[in-house]
Amino acid sequence: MSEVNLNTYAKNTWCPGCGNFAILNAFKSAINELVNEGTPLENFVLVSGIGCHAKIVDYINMNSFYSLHGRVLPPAQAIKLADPKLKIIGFAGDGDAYGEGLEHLIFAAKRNIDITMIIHNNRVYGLTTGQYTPTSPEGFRGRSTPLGTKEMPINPLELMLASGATYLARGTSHGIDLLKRLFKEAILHKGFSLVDVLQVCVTYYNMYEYYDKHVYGLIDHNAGDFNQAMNKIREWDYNSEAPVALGTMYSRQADTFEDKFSAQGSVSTDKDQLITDFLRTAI
Ligand SMILES: Cc1ncc(C[n+]2csc(CCOP(=O)(O)OP(=O)(O)O)c2C)c(N)n1
Ligand code: SF4
Ligand SMILES: [Mg+2]
Repeated sequence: MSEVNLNTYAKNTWCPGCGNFAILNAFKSAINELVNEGTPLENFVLVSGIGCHAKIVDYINMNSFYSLHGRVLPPAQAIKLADPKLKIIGFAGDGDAYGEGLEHLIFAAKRNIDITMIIHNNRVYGLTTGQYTPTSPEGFRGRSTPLGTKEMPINPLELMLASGATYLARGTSHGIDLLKRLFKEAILHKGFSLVDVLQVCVTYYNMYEYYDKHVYGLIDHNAGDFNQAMNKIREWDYNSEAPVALGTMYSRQADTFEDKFSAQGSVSTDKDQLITDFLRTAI
């Protein structure tokens, strides 16, 4: 296998020990394999939000677009529709994707648009120094909640499954081999895919010990079965001491959003018309 050099000159400013390093390394390794297996490097486009996670696009030498907080999916979907042969990968934080950008996530899953989302779910606002997010557990003590949150977290995979996502997986920043496999699977999946990475923020919410104690890899799980996937996803609610399953939770084939435009004859023949059609359905 020939090594594709994806390094950049940007100085890495993540805290030493941050789980983002595992995501970065696993992702570069997955891209290296995909390129060696025949996908041209220039066919990938990365889109990021705003947060510690988002800096990842500075550290990978690939086509990329640095968007706004909570707004990874609008440009990602526009790029996909403008050129459906491109493989779009969005990087977002839990605050970014499950908070301010949540409605975009639900609608992208509902449309089954062929985009991969990698969520750096550290369950805290890292960049803005430790406020709670939609996946922080009840009682989480952070900068904005010194007495502990009074809200239950959401289970993002449950929400995504209910919204129509066709590929869902969970990994952690302590398992690079699994992450690489899940990233490759998600990118190769045709349709909306999301990998929820339990990425540890060593500075504001260090969960390494907790995850090491609670995680296990899925075996004998039928990822094609909606009910089995829902039960497995609900086993841990991001709040309890229940076991935390890792691996491919759900995967099924279905027509994508862009396939449906193609069937009506608009995809890639008239890009302006395509974007107008998309905006009509999206607004
Ligand atoms: C539209 C908008 N809203 C809010 C902010 C402030 N802001 C920047 S990063 C951030 C939180 C980042 O948390 P998360 O998405 O979980 O990423 P992390 O830093 O944990 O990787 C917030 C609230 C912003 N820059 N823009
Ligand atoms: S604040 Fe947390 S998420 Fe951000 S770089 Fe440091 S350890 Fe990583
Ligand atoms: Mg976060």
